[in-house]
Amino acid sequence: MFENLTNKFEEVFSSLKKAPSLDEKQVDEALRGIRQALLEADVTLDVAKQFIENVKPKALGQEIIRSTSPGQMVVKIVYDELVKLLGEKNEDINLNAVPPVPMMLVGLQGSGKTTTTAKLAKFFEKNKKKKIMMVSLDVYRPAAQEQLKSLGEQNNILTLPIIEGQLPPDICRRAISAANLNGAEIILFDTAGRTQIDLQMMSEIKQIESIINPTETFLVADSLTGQVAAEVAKEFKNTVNLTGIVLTRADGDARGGAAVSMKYVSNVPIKFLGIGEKIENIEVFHPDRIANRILGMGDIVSLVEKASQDLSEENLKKTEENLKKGSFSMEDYLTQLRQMKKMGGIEGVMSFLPGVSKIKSQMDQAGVDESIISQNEAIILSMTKKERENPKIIDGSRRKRIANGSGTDVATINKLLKQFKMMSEMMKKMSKGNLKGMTDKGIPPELFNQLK
Ligand SMILES: Nc1nc2c(ncn2[C@@H]2O[C@H](COP(=O)(O)OP(=O)(O)OP(=O)(O)O)[C@@H](O)[C@H]2O)c(=O)[nH]1
Ligand SMILES: [Mg+2]
Repeated sequence: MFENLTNKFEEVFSSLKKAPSLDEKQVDEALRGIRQALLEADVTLDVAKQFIENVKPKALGQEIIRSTSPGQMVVKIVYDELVKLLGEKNEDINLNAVPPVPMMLVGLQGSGKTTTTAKLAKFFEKNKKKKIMMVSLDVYRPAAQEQLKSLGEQNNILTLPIIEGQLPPDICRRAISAANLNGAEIILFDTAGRTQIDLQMMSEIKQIESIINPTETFLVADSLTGQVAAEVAKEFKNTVNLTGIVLTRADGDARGGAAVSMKYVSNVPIKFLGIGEKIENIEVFHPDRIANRILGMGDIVSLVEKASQDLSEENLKKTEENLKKGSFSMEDYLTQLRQMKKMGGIEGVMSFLPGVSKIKSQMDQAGVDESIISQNEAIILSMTKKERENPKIIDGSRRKRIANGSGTDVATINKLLKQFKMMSEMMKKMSKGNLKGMTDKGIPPELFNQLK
């Protein structure tokens, strides 16, 4: 996600950070680099200009130039401005209405409205603990209503039964009374795709809005369309009261122009990111975390949240305690491997970590094999409890037994044990807050060779 932009920023920052002192010329050069990076990301010209204008006076402040690490301070200024541009903080959804709380999704054709309706339903069910009903108002595209119905069936979400030939205003009214009967607390209205030039379709959403009176009207916009997405938001806002953006296909967007321009151009906050086709591929948009990701500082908080969603609380707590104590057992390692698997393998985890591009290119070059995770899991499962707690006791004959049990050979066991030893040493360092060395340089070569 947004890797081109990240790479550009990393380039600019690495020369900034290296400079022992800064003069106006160097700052100017860095700002030119940043401007270029933004424009290449398909950010609007206005946004790029304003961004530089905000950063410049701060970066040129005498206290910065004269400080001991001027480069780092400029990086911090850029980070702060980027957070501001992205919208400062996440704006929570508005549930402030008598249930069933109505919300609707609007947007251009194919932007991802129907998929997002189901994603949001699951998300609200899980995180807001609400019962949801989904309703399709797309009576124009053949099979559009069935698409939502089948998403509901697959994912165990209530949908309003379809009545052929009924028009959107009547469907809205029927939905509200059905939700009341079923005890649904939120109704999500999926609408038909429309273009702003289709005036009849645009006035239809206005009509729907006045019937259901939604607390949230989400514009679903395709991240890949860059600054056009921001213009679309501005246009839709002229018709309905948009309260938030869901930016879809962020998973495939290397540039990030839509994410960066959206708030500034339309003055509507991004509330969610669509990051894949599956129902769980949605995440809350946190400006500070995204700025971290874009500037190549990684997004440890999201990573940790994602991990804790997937694993049992108990295991995680134990692992965390062990980490703090600096004692990292095979059992913890197993927990971590399983966690990694759930999070989309090594690649999935790496995409959240700082210094991503560096590590990724290391991995691409080396051709890291994801099946190694399953193999290591099998090996650890072939160990006895005692061995897992204290791998030091695993001598030659034990290694042979474990190799047989896991269908591998002694050399592979040796490799895993060595890898484990390095891991636990690294964990000890990390537990002392010593992550920095790793983030700057990528994975240490000794460990990296072991991971191959
Ligand atoms: N990679 C990726 N694909 C997505 C995302 N969101 C939606 N899609 C895909 O985009 C395609 C269109 O999604 P729909 O939800 O049908 O779009 P829509 O806006 O309802 O389309 P219309 O109703 O025809 O206007 C589907 O193949 C989705 O799987 C996302 O965040 N990432
Ligand atoms: Mg649709």
